[in-house]
Amino acid sequence: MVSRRNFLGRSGLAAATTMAAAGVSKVAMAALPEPVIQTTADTAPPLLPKNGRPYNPVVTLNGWTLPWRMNNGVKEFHLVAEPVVREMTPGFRAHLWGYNGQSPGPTIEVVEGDRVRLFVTNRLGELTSIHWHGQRLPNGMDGVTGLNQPGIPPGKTYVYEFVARRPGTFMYHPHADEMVQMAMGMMGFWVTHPKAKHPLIDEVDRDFCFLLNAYDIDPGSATPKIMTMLDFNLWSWNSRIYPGIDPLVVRQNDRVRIRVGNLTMTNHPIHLHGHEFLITGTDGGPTPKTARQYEITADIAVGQMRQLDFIADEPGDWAFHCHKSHHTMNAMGHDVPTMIGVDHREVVRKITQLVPDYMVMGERGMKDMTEMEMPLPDNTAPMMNGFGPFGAIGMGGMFSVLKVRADQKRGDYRDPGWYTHPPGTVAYEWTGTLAEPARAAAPPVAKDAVEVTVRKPGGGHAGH
Ligand SMILES: [Cu+2]
Repeated sequence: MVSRRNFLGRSGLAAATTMAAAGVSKVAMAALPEPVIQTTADTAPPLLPKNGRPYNPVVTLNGWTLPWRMNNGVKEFHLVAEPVVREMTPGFRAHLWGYNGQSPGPTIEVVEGDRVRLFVTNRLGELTSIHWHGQRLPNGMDGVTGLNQPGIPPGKTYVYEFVARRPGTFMYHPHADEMVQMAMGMMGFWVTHPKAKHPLIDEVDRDFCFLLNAYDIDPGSATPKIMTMLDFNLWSWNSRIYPGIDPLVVRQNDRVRIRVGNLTMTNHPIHLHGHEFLITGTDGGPTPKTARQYEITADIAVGQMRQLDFIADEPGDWAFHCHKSHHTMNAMGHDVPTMIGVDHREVVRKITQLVPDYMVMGERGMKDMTEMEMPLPDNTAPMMNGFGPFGAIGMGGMFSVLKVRADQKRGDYRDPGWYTHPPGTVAYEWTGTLAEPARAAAPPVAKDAVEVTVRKPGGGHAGH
């Protein structure tokens, strides 16, 4: 994390940001808290509060919390809306819009009852505003352009001020050209911690948060297609796609909270392996205890927040992902016919006479794609390329791993590597004799049935 002053002159982005900064006058900047800019997509350690009332800070997955300045008892933050370059996964950078150098913007963390003053500087080429999703606040601070305030013109700074009246899980996003601005990645998380012990908000050891977002970026390009309504090709958490999403590292028996907000155009059933969680809160606030039920999947609708609490008592590497299977894939075309079981040999022979490098895809399913080192256009995320201790994981997109370890030190968020399974606890190959398995009676095979031969792409039989 660097301040704007340090940032200028030592980054490739410096020239662009200097030009943009020229739009804000020196006098105006002098009264503003120095904007803090993040330049990496790493998960920052939780930001312990230096002043104000204490709380246990959150960990923003592949993100960070915005530092503040105390000014006569008011917590002052400075958000800068601007174009950013976001590394969505190693090898793939997207040209997005965000706040303070990143998309999503930094997490804002405050305490119930805090008076908050947020300076918002617009370094985009068009009007913007910020809506503080879920907050109780004066109507004129609600951020809907045209309804509650004029849009913030390019180069100008507006001030929002209100008291964080209720504790919980919130977010912020523009209400100005919002279809474009959210499709470009403008959003951020907001957590208001309770000011005292709260009967419905348990203390936890690990408190993670991230936003669900989605982009449509053609392979080989870097800018989202903002007119896309439903057919996105990158399903991300905090504008990162697996394997670019950091694991959620916890100690065995930690009380864990995961806060998730959805600013995509569809719902996401977020699914955790190995544990059951309680939904302890929504954007409406803490959920009454009598209304909580154990779940392993939380469907998070558009515009919703969900707060999931559980005890991480099962050691291991547990998958944690959106259960819509297309949402655990990275950029790909979806206009592909199903080829499972189709014998292409004759047509391939003809095509390769014209296109020598032609490759058959999907005869056995698409998993082969994770093993083939296919040449991709520059700046393209592989469709799915996470590798685990047993080979290709075969997922991308909205996927990560909850790593529960008995020997992780308190406060240590470093990736401990892959789980070492105790002997005899991994699924294994059966090599003894097998009885004929029971199966439903099949209808007799028709005389004119097509015999299907399954082959591995690139030639050779798969031996089925
Ligand atoms: Cu999803």
